[in-house]
Amino acid sequence: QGRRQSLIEDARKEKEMLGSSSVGTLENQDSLVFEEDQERKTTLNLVFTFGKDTKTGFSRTVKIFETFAAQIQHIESRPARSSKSTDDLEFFVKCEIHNSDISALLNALKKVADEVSTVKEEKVPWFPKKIRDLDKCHHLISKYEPDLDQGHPGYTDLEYRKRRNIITELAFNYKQGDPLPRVEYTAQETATWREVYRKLSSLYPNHACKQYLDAFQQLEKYCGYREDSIPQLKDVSQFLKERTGFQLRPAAGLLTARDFLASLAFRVFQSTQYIRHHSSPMHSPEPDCCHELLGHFPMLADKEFAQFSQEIGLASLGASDADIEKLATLYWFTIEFGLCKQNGSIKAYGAGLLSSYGELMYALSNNPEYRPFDPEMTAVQPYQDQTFQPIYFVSENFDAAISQLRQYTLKIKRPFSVHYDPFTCSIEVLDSP
Ligand code: NLE
Ligand code: FE
Repeated sequence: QGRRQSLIEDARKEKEMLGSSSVGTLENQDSLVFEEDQERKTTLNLVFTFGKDTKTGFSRTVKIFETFAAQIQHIESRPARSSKSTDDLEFFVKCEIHNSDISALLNALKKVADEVSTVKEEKVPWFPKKIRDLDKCHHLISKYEPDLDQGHPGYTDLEYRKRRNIITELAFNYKQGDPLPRVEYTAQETATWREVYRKLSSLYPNHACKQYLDAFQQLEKYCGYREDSIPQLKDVSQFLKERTGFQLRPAAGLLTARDFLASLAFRVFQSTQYIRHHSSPMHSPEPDCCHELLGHFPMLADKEFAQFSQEIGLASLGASDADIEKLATLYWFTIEFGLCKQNGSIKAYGAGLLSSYGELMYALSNNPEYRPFDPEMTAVQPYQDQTFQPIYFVSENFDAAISQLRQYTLKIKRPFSVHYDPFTCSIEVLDSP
């Protein structure tokens, strides 16, 4: 105890000399919050080296850990990274210590070791490992909802709001593996669909990329895509599963980027099932079944695109908030609003364009600004989601967009790597060496 006190004294003197009073925490016990803080323990990761005398140096540090009652959880010696000679060792110690003792411990260690550094414990955000875990990936962004947003075209239409709630309820109650719920759409809903379908399918031949047109034809032929009935998620899911292994799951609305991207890692696409308000068929700021059925699903029937979608999902698992933000921005400007060159003209491959005849015509008019697609730049471009985009990114061709995106996602740094096992539909996590 005496030794400990003197180490603390030393540390305090040193701090005072440096003109800082933060080590004097023991005297400062006047606030409740502060006392509680003193109770808390922190896990500390330390790396240190010794000059010549590693043996005695190390035994001294062990005493210091004892002195501060620091509980050592892991200890290892390894070739020093900072040194050229492989004979030099560094020590890595993971210990648990009272918050109030941290700075004193560090100062005491600095007296016997050459270099002491603390390594931040990186907290990896939770992510789904089994396909069933997707039941937990349902966090919504409450934006542009008819119940909350006065600007929503359905805000004053109580009938519409009631209907929306019935359909979103199906999504809230859904568990992975359940059969996909069928919705009997009303005559008014089908009329909205008809209008959207008619207008868009007249624009596709000139405005949609080739991959989209091929898939759309297949959906018309094999999956009941036609103007007088809204296709059911169950049927499309089965169709996609056979083509590219993608399956659908009902979503109650706009999901957080982290949850939405995570589901793609399992080749699961979270899809809304309600339809936009009949008063604004040409555009909706929120996803709806027109957006999913006409924007996303045809692209998910393309093998290359499906493969890439899963990769972006895998890249998002456990990624930092900053990386998720960038991935979501890239997703926005490509999968939602991407344009690409094909046979000398510009075509749409983004789902947000292919489901909105208002924006599809606007995007391919002379009004918006075009920029060449470059993932590094595009990932940090601010965007709004309320109305038509002022800027679109154009890729040299569809395959180039996918391979550029892929290269970008491969560069995202994580302290582990992930692998998807298609037999068990689960993610294997491997620590990076
Ligand atoms: N603006 C799109 C549409 O009207 O279909 C929906 C975009 C959802 C992100
Ligand atoms: Fe979308």
